[in-house]
Amino acid sequence: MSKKWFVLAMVLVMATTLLTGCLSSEKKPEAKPDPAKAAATGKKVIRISIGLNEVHPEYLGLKKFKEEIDKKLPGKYDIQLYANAQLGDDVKTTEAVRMGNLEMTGPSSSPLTGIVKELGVFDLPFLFPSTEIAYKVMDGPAGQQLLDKMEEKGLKGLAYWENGFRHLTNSAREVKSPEDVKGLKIRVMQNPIHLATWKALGANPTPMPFSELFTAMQQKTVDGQENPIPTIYLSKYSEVQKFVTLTGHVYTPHILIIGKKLWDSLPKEDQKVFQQAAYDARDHVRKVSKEMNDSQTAKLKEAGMTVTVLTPAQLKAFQDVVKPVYDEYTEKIGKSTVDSILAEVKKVSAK
Ligand code: KDG
Repeated sequence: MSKKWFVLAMVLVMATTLLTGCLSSEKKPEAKPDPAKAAATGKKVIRISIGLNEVHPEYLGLKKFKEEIDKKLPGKYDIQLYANAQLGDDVKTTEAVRMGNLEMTGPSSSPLTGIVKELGVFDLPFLFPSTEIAYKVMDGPAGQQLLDKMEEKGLKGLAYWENGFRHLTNSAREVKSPEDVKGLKIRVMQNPIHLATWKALGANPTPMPFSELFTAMQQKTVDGQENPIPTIYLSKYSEVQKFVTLTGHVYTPHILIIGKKLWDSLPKEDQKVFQQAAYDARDHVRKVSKEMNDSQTAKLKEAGMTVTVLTPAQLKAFQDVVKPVYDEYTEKIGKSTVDSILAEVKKVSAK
């Protein structure tokens, strides 16, 4: 073979090798999962998404929940925790759980009233006089009935965790009376009763997902917001808010939710472990949340905020102004639900 033909042949061989090599890399089938490896890790992935950050009591509760599942059902579930609304805000993640595109979430009850209107009872202002009474009512038969109503909507509510009593913050002025609220642009959760309550107080309320709130306050799109102390402190609202008034106008629960279809697919024994883990983590969240409430109010002062404690007469002025919200929303929530919760509050308060 002459030298010229030899070189040509070599070029052809190299070109063919390169070409088939490229093709083969382009056409190489996806590496099939190694059956042995898949079996080894064959855990069921359970993703849980919340809107708050990793130092908030709710996330600490998720860690406790995960710990208990890992301990009692070793190797069965890969519980993955997502904070800061990484997988969406309360409304989005709840819809995703309903559709089976996400396994679990822990929203406030308030944005869920579009799915289960009766949950709106928790948004009635000044419903619960204390956390102890809130716990007894939520953890009792009347609270359980509300969780049961979620099931026909594709959601299994496992337990009420503590978000807490909500307080007003703002960047404009100290608030001691409804008069001081007039005209303030206040972010509220996506819930008609919260909207009505702040309208009754003379504010200019704006519904907004939680993950957009800090930026809105930073850019002064809103003057203020209302959330429990741990959220105010741990989300560093003192950086963008000057005043906090301890209104305690609503006690909001978070609800730990799992998709109903997924729940029904779990073995009964596993359901028992999940349910107990939800209760144990609930109790942990409540304990941590109380400790934080007690310690962090002072820390907000140290951070430069003006903390206003209302006198009984000042608090009554707020309570009187928002009373019509009960009349406006009792029928919309469901009179039987409102009556049964109010009866429970009266009963446990009397003990
Ligand atoms: O994870 C829950 C939060 O997203 C939210 O519910 C917190 O109370 C809250 C709010 O104001 O949106």
